[in-house]
Amino acid sequence: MSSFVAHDETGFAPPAETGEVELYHPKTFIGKYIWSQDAKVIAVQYAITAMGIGLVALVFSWLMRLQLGFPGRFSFIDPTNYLQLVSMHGMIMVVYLLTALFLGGFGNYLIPLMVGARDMVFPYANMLSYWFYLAAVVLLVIGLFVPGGPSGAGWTMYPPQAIMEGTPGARWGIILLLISLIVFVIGFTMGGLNYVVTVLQARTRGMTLMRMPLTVWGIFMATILALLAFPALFVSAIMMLLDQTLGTSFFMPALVSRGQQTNYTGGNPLLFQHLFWFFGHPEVYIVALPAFGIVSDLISTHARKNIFGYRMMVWALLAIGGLSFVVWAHHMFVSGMNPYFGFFFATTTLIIAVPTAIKVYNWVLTLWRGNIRLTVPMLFAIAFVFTFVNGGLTGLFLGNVVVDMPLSDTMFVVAHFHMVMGIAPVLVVFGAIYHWYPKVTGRMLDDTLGKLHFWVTFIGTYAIFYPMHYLGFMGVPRRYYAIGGTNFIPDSVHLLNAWISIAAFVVGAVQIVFFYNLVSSYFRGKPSGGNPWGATTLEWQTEHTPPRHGNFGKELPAVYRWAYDYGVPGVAVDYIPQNVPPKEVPAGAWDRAAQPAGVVP
Ligand code: HEM
Ligand SMILES: [Cu+2]
Repeated sequence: MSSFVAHDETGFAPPAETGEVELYHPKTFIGKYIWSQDAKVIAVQYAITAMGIGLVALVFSWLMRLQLGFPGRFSFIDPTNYLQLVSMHGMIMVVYLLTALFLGGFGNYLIPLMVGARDMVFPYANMLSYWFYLAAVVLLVIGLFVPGGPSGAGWTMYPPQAIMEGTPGARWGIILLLISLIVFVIGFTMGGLNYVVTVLQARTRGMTLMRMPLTVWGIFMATILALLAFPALFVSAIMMLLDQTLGTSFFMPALVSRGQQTNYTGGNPLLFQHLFWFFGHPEVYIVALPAFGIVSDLISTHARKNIFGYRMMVWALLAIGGLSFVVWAHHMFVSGMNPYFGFFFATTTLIIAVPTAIKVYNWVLTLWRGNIRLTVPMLFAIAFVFTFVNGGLTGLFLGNVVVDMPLSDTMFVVAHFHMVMGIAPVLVVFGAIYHWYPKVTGRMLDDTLGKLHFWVTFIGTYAIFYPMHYLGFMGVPRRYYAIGGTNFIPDSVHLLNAWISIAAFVVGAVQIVFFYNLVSSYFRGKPSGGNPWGATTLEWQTEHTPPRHGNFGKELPAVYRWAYDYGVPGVAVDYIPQNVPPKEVPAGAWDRAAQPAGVVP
């Protein structure tokens, strides 16, 4: 493993963590909280912005559910703005909420603290990253109000439809959305380079890669995926923008529109689908891998047990990350592809089940005979495992070409991806917020409100998305404003649609409890102390809570062990933090780090 050892005693001097290099020190309020270069502040900026725009997407889902549950009752929703709601809801949830929150939010807060660095290695670029992200969000919001409204072409934005007259928002809507995405990618790249380089270069003494908490591994791998996948979105956004504004024909074939021959010739719409899904599939894992990492740490901490199969977990993350680049065309089985091509993509897709199953087994085995504490973060973590498995199982259906064909573009797909990449990661976001809020604010979130939030969200999302599978089997198509007047749709479908909508309102409403908890606990929450969960990782060992500028005190912590020394026999507090040297471990305790090589994880 020596090749994994990042630094020896002499050979490292990454700028963000040495005493000699003057850190950027904010002197004014603006320098501290607005144009901040402190990753922790940037993290909070990212998180607040992402949750704010996420709330908009949630409201959009309510409006859609109003129409689907009670068709025709709410006349302000018409077929045009239904499509616009679908598109904006999907795009915001996937990119502007989840990607930004996991990487910009959790990544910024946790990476430097967990690897024992003073900050990200390029703080200035990190600051710019947030402001580009904010600009992207602002552009997106402006796009809601331009003439013609936002794009209604789905979050997938397939051309020719997306930019052809007749589609909602085919001019200014799509233009603003594309520019917003381009700005998002630029902003993300500046942040992403920080996350990767900080993990590779700024780990403290003793923090070998194979001692990093899985949270860091998950975010690190997701960032690498994003750095490789977003360029595909970036170039296709630029090309589509040119097609729309200058009349180039990257994606636009010769077309007749409304009886008129258009000026487009020779472009290839399928090229867009390939580029989009070359980004779009890894995007699922950009959201899932941080969730995998975080959940591993939540489970281990709150079950007071070392994570089962740490190395396997790391290699599974790497395998899933790698494989996620060779499965993209499973989104295109109905595009008329060559059957051999479909066979290839079905096979690679199903192979992902192997490393994924390994992770699930390891979570379950970590829980097995653990000293499980059903704290709110733990409840969310367990709920994630359930929900992810559920969504994963329907993925096996959709990954097979012949099964996918009839299910494609039905509500079954909507149910599948909400389970696997909508609800599952959101459950982790909640768990993570309950877990790290005390470090960010110095106060605990209210436990009773937290449990209420958990149970209503968990049961409620099943009430929403479970019946949706059935709608899909019945042939209810996705992105349809109304399904009335079709005789193959049984009455049960309408009943279920009303039920789903009511559940969606309840789940949405309970999020208000969550936001109330976030705000009120900030002022009135129980003081948490530095390490309320008894966790081993470095962010819980800081001198101050919340950690100050520079994260740690005068000296950076040195690391002697992995992150999972929980339930240690013979220590009073049942865990040993990563920065405790073997000689300080109480006599009589069994210390993994003091065992001969081979026993040491
Ligand atoms: C309780 C919460 C949610 C509800 C009630 C909800 C509801 C809906 C509805 C009704 C649709 C449109 C279905 C159609 O007509 O095709 C939809 C689409 C979608 N949702 Fe959600 N959603 C929720 C949360 C999420 C989350 C957290 C994500 C994050 C990944 C997400 C991602 C998407 C995507 C990507 C689409 C597809 C958009 C498209 O077809 O272009 N949703 N959602
Ligand atoms: Cu995919």
